[in-house]
Amino acid sequence: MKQFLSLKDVPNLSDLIEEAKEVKKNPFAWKSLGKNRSACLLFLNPSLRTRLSSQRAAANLGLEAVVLDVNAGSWKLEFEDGTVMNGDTAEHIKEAAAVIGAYFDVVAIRAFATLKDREEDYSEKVLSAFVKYCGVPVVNMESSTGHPLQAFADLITIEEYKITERPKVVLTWAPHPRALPQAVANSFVEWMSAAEVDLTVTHPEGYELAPEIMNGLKPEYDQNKAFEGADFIYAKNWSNYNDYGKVLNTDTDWMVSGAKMALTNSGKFMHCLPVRRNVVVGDEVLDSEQSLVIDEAANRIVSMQTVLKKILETL
Ligand code: AN0
Ligand code: CP
Repeated sequence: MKQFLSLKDVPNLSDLIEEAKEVKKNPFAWKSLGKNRSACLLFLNPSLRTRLSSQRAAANLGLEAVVLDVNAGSWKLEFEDGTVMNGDTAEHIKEAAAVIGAYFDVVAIRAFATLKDREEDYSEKVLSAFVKYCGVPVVNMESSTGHPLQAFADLITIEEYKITERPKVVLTWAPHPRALPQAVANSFVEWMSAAEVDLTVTHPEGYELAPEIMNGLKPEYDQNKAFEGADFIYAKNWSNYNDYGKVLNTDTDWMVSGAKMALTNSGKFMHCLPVRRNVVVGDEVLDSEQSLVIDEAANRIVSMQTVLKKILETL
């Protein structure tokens, strides 16, 4: 694997899942693969899981990982070409990315959507600039349109807990006070559409995801109907794609409650975390046996380790 920006970089999804299972069974079997190699983990936004699981994954492969919080400890970056840099940006991405590429064998980046300019976000301006100028393999740790390491960990978790060959998986929109990106939902839809599951997406009218993400899949606007017979409920808020970045609906009825979960086929509850209790999901669900949120977070080590392993094998 030359890079991991999205599902498009995965040549064969079932092979990748098998490889993840091997990695999970035997995490230290490739301890020498990262010898004398190093990865830079660049964060333009906060993180708990991605930051820590990536460092654990690198350690398991004997790969040195260095974390840089771009906004806290580095220069403010300029991404526009031809700018007269007499404002608050101190360094251009052309130099910054090239320097990082000169120091490291792999660069992993977190850069959320701005939620201000849809075209700019969906062009993956920041991620693409790093790919263009750093000259080494890039890993997406949540970009403006996708969070593939999360979707990969979620798929591993579903594989572990499914009790039928082709489980019914439901992605449900849930309320949130702040405007959040579509990245997690986008990747979840992409990965589940390629996996051996039956995917249903439910959200309030007007919250349609990008047509290229849904790829012909029609949303079910009735959340209760969507939950019927579900094996997995995956909750996530996203802000509006059409009226870009806006929070148009705060209907608390969309929260995943115990009563909603009772409509499912003894379904499991999933969320990428961090989650706002009693806004996105009720305590009674999150604290129940049905919740897989810690399993998902634990599998973030597995997804990152599998991706880093595939990349190191090509170096
Ligand atoms: C982020 C998001 O929704 O994209 C990160 C999730 C992994 N969530 C928040 O900002 C709460
Ligand atoms: N799920 C996830 O990516 O969490 P963090 O934002 O804490 O990394």
